[in-house]
This record gives sequence, C-alpha cells and structure tokens, in this order.
Amino acid sequence: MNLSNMVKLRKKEGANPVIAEIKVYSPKHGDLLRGRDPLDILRIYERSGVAGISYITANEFKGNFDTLRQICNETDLPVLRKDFITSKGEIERTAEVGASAILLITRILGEKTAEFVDYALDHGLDTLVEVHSIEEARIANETNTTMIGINNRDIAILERDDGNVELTERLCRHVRGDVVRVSESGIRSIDDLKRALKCADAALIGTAFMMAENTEEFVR
Ligand code: IGP
Repeated sequence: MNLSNMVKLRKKEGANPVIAEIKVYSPKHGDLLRGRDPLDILRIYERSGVAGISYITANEFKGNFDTLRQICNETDLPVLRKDFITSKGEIERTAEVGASAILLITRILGEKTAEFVDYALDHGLDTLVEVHSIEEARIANETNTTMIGINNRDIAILERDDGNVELTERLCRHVRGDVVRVSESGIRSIDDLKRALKCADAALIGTAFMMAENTEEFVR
C-alpha cells in the first residue's frame, strides 16, 4: 500500500497516523543514532504501528542512498525518501529503489513543482509537496500531488529554527482539503502531535522519535 493510503487506513483504525523518520543526524542535536543500527530503529517503528517510514538521503543529515535501499528492502511499510530533489533523474532513482513516496520542496522547485509531481506520479511514486508559507501552499494546491506537508520549520535556516506546530494551525486552511495533509518537524510531544492532528491527517516525526523511550504511545 502506498503512503497516502496507509495514512488513511491508520486514521480509519483510530490510530494517530505518524510517518516516523529514521534520522541519523540533526544539524542541531548532532548524532541521533547513538550507536544503533538504522535497521534496529526500523523494527522499533514497525512495532509501534506507524503509517510509514521516512529517511533523509541528504549529506547535510549524514544520509545516504544505500541505507535507503536497505530500508526499502527490509520493510513492507511505505518508505518516503527525503532529500533536496532538483533533478528528474533522482525521481527515477527513487522509484527504482522501491520507495513509495518522494518529498518535493516548493521552496526549491518553485513553479517547476507541478511538473516534478507529475513526473514522480508517472513513475509510480506518491508525492509529498512541502510548504512553509501561504504563497508556497498556493503552488502546492495547483499540482496533482497526493500529499502536502506543512513544514513547521524554515528549511532555509535548517535547524536553527525549532519549528512550531502553530504554523500547521495557521496554514492548514490554505491547503487543499482533498489531499493528505501532513504536519512536519518540531513535533516534540504527544500534546504537539494531538494539536497537529486536529488539522492535519498525519504527522512526520524525526528527532522526538529517535529520542523517545516509547514511540508506541505516540501512535495509539
Ligand atoms: C523531521 P523533526 O523536528 O521531527 O526532527 O523533523 C522532519 O520533518 C525534518 O527532518 C524535515 C526535513 C525536510 C529534513 C522536514 N523537511 C527536508 C530534510 C529535508
């Protein structure tokens, strides 16, 4: 099942739909793996009943494509590839490795976003189009994307911005309602998650999940 349908299924089941990120490093918090194997984290996430897995392949986050391949091979859950995608070749590569979805960032792609969305959809991928302002929401709304992500954090200054769920609350009504809406970044607690899910269909959580003793309590 693809990522957007998995989110809908989890919602129907009464769970909190969470896309859990295997985040090995954060520019702000440093190493998040603490000696663990990314695949061990994968098992923990799977057992918690998350809707999908996210993995960042970008260098800035010490990610790599081989680990993405491993994750895709090792799980039946839909996998989202996160990166700062600027070329269609990267979309092809993402589809080939067996990922379910790809992140496309309006801040980077601008008016080319719609074309990249169609290209990804044609390659069988689900698309998560990321926005951080009303203007970017307008760009995302005009595409055929299946999911729109409100990034609570400003990617231009990376993780010097902690991110606040308040942005999800403010931007949600500017995002088309017929797509899966995802609140991304800066979700630190179950309270934050509940706040995000009042307007969004799903939440994308990295740092808090990498640090949590119990990820299951976020999901149920
Ligand atoms: C996860 P957090 O605050 O839970 O660790 O955030 C995720 O949203 C964040 O890593 C992210 C990201 C991105 C990373 C959102 N958009 C684009 C790299 C590229």
